[in-house]
Amino acid sequence: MKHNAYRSIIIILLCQLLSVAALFDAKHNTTTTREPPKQLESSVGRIVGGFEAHIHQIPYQVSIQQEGVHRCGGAIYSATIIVSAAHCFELWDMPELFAVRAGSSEHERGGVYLPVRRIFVHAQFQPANGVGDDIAVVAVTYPLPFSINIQPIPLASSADMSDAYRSVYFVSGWGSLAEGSRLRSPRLRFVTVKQFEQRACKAAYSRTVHITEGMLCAGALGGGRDSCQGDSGGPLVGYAHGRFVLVGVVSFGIGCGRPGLPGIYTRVAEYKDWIELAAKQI
Ligand code: 4AZ
Repeated sequence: MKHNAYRSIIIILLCQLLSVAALFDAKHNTTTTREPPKQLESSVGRIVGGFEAHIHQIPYQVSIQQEGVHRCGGAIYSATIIVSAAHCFELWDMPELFAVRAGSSEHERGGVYLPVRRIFVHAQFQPANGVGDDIAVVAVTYPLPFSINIQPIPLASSADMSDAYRSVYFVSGWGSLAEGSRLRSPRLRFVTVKQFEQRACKAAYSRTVHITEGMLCAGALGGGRDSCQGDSGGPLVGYAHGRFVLVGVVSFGIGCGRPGLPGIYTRVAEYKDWIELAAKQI
């Protein structure tokens, strides 16, 4: 009996001690804080304000690897052809350095890993400027084994671009979690972005970049949702005429997720003929 009374008193004292400690914590904002740590907080504005995805949700996404390291994203056009950005392939004449990982949510492991056979970079792409005609087609050595995790995506046509749903897209990749960071996301992420009117895009970049008809801008008006370094070459996808289509290829931009500075994408519909021809010739 006496024993039990002591035990109750000790338990009550312990509870009081714990609640005092919790109060102290809350007041002094020490270890148990509900606010995200600074690093997470500043990740608003990277792929960029997005969410983690499983590859079966984005089965046309691939990682293009240079010497075994994730370099860029890409989109599956057919069993042997990937569409990506020209600026990913400074070493386009050394395809043996490149490989494609498909069918995995992680760029470092899983899925299939196929060597690249040949790289076709748009003839007008000027690496010195790094902008304009930023498109490439890559052939892999063996056909991709299509599955729930590995699927092609059709190219957007001009007609698709005038569809009512055209203005909301999503972009995906393993790119930076912070502007200026060299760290890549180990797992695939995606974010929705809105197309900017061409006029608004030209105005936004008037001081720095000449925005051409071959480019498309997308982002969020207030910033905070964008592609970033390492997402380059990856897919910008829209829903048109009842199916998903490849609308853009991640190309460049100033910073990531900055207000008023949307991401710049290669406008796939403008290069549809070029891609189809390159895919046949490669
Ligand atoms: C890059 O450096 C890059 N915010 C890609 C996309 C964007 C900016 C930079 C768009 O590869």
